[in-house]
Amino acid sequence: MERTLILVKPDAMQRGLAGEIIKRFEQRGLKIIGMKLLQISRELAERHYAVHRERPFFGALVDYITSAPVLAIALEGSDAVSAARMTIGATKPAEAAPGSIRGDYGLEIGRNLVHGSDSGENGEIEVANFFAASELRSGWSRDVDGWVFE
Ligand code: D4T
Repeated sequence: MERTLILVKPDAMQRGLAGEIIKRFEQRGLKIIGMKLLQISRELAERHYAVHRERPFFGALVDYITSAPVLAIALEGSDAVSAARMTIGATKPAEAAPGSIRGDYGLEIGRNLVHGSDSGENGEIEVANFFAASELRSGWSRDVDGWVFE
C-alpha cells in the first residue's frame, strides 16, 4: 500500500477542472484519504520543491504554485504513486499521452495542472507536509468486491 500527494494546481482550479481530475483518480481505484483547499505558503512551496532549488525555473515554479488556492489530495492504494503518475501524464503536457490529464488538458510545462509524488518514500513525506495525521483517514482493506472502508 502506498500514499501519494496530489495537488490540483492553480491553473486547473481556475479552469474548473478539479471535479474532472478527482473523478479520474477515483475511477482508477485510488482512495481519497485526505483533501483540502489551501493557498500554499512560500515556505511550504520551497520545501515541497526543494529538489529544484538550484534550477532556473525554481522562482517561477514557487510563484505559480503559491499564486492561488490549490486542492491537496492524499491518495492511498497499491502502486498508488505510479498509477497516479500514469493518470497525470508526462511532465511536459505537449508530450503527455492522450487520455492522461496533462495529455487531455495541458500544453505548457509551467501550467501542467497536477502534481503527483514521484516515489513511495516521497509520497509519505509530501502527504505529511500537507496533512496532519488527524486529517487523514485510513484503514482501507481489500476484499473480493474491491476496496472496503473499515
Ligand atoms: P510536479 O512535481 O509538479 O508533479 O511535476 P513532475 O513531477 O511531473 O515534474 P518535475 O518534478 O520534474 O518538475 C516540477 C515542476 O517544475 C515545472 N518545471 C519543470 C518547469 O517549469 N520547467 C522545467 O524545465 C521542468 C523540468 C513543472 C513541474
